[in-house]
Amino acid sequence: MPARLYRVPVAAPAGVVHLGLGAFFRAHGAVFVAEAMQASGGDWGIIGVSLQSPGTRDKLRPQGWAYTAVELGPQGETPQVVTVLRDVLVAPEDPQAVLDAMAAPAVRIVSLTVTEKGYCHEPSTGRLNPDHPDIVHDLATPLPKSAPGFLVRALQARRAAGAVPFTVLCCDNLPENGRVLRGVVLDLARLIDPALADWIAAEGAFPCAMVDRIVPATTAADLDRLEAATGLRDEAPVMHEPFRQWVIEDDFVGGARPDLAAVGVQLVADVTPYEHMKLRMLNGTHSSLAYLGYLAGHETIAATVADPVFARFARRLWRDEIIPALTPPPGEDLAAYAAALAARYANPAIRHRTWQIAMDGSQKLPQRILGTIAEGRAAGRPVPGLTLAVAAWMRYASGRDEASRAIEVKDPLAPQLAALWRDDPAETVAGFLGLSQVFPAVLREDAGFAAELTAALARLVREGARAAADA
Ligand code: CS2
Repeated sequence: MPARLYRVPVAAPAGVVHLGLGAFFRAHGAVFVAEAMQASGGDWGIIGVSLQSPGTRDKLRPQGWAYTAVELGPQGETPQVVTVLRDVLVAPEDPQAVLDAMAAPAVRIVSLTVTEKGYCHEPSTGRLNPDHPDIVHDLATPLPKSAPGFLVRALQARRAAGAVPFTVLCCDNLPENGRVLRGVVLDLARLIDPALADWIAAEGAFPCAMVDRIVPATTAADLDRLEAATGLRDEAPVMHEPFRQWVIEDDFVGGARPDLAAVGVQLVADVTPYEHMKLRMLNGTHSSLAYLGYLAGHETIAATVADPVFARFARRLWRDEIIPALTPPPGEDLAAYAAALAARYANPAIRHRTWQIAMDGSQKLPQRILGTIAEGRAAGRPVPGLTLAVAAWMRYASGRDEASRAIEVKDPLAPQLAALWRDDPAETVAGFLGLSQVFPAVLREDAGFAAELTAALARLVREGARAAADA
């Protein structure tokens, strides 16, 4: 039996509670916070919260909450043990313990990676969906289930105790993520107690942030390889690419935050240009390649872009359709950013499955692809590649691949999407364009877009994804 990775848990108080303790945060935000504490000190240890299952907690507890973050470079793997976690709570087991942790005065930041669907909002409008089952639950009882519910109830407890609010730091790939989350929290707070909503609006802070690091799901083979390399068994390592970027609007309650600037985090006045660049250039092409690549039989993004047809397709998307709609952030060269993305995608050490990225398309498409399409069409600029990507999403969501094999579609709207598929592409397109929670009104009412999407879908069905992308 190999020795197990083990650290004596650190007893110092936590300064951060993180909701949604998935691999991405453990490979990105947690590493930055750990390094900021090493650089400049401060009690910024993190209490992680799993909103769904106990799996991560159960694996990390015997390790004293330590885990390995493994950098997957083209030249080899570099492990780093991360010891910034102080505890892990499982919300469904004990929601009150989560609220108590969030209400502790030492906690000054609550960060979140709960995925797009975790905000219980309408992706096309960014507003709270009051009919979401978890929100209905959270309005009826003080022990919440949803991330917005935890934020509102914990802020309510802080207000009652006369404490300042915590800064809410959204780390999900939503457009204007801080502002959207602020709106969702205020919508929910107002339904519970309008005075609470006013207090949060006046005293709270919800900085927008752009986060970036490619973190494929950890596999059993990764665990064994790491053990062979280090001689220690870690049941919950995370795997990540060398690149990382975090751009945060410098708006924290009382200015309280770790010294993130010391470790390369960009603290700026306006995140929007960075966020548009990243969501549209990275996530937009990631999703496009995920649907088309999956349909063409490619398991990973690296395999997809190793096919010259798809490498060319991605380059055309950047050059002709995405970059022309963007304002570059200060000091960024978008053509160089695109070239760097192409190299990141091609990294063969990153086995990022097309299936993983294809998940939750109904929540991802608006900010990744549909905004660029709408702006391109308004400016009279053709967007055939992104239109084909939307058609590929529709085909994927039908639940059948090009050989009629079943696809395991993961999406909160999965059954609804599958039911929209028809033999006639025009009818399929008409059905999908009826999804007001996905498509903005300008595209739903754009007959030219419907016609082009229909032609793209017909071509995709007739010729297959690879030939359709090889225009
Ligand atoms: C990916 C992202 O799974 C996905 O949808 O596009 O997780 C992507 O890898 C990250 O945003 C990179 O920063």
